[in-house]
Amino acid sequence: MNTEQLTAFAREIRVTTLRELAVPGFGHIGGAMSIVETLAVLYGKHMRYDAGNPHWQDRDKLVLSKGHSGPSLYAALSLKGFFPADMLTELNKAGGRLPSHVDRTKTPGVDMTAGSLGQGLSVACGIALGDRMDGRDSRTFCIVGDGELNEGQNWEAVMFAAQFKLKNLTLLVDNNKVQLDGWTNDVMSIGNATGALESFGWHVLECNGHDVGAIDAAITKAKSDSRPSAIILDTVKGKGANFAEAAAPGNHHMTFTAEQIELAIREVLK
Ligand SMILES: Cc1ncc(C[n+]2csc(CCOP(=O)(O)OP(=O)(O)O)c2C)c(N)n1
Repeated sequence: MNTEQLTAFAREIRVTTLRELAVPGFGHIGGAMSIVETLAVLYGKHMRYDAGNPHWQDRDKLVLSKGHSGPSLYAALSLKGFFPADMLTELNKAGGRLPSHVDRTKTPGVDMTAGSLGQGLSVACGIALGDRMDGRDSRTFCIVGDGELNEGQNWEAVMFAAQFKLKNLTLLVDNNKVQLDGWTNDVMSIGNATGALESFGWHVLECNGHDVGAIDAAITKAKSDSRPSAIILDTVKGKGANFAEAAAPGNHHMTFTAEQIELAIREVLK
């Protein structure tokens, strides 16, 4: 996909996510909206996968460590044919295949179960190392939140990835500056995350997380570097859903009306 197509795909993911969330009328809208462009670039251009064979071993893998942001991942997966669109009505339903926190045993295309924050990067390191040991040229992407970086386990994984020279690993930090109960700087600042990652030997890039061209360029650079790479994405929690953006920092998990969703979709499509 070229930049124009990626922009259109991102819009499609955003609208599909909003329609999906409208069914239960509640959900993790904030962190789902902030990763839409990242998902568009991953599934629209950079990731290698076969939607008809989600367990294909040579695929690239995505660990959505901030597992509460499933709604936009589900939208991207369904738009790419991993499962039919009518399954999106199962979001947040007890016993459904689209749980509130991603689960690899329930949803085709989900590569890791998540929900307890801070664990995904460690798993991503294991996947990346395993692929290399088995001679596969697959790449592993891992999306974490800025609030999630408060979890110390991330920093063990950062050291591990550098030590084992996991150049097939790309960390994507959704730096939307908000976590569950407030602004990250008020709860526990992540300081200079770029400097911290660089000090451990990582290749670090920063870009506007809502600019598909910038994300595409950053991932392209990450792929050609000989170190594990991190991309710090400057994002807005709730991006594109006007009522959710306006509610920051109280937009982690919200209830909303069908009318609010319809108005938001109209804004996205303007
Ligand atoms: C280990 C653990 N501690 C606490 C929580 C509760 N929790 C769920 S989401 C969240 C905030 C996450 O913030 P961030 O990573 O910035 O996510 P985003 O803003 O992108 O949604 C917290 C504290 C959890 N899921 N796991």
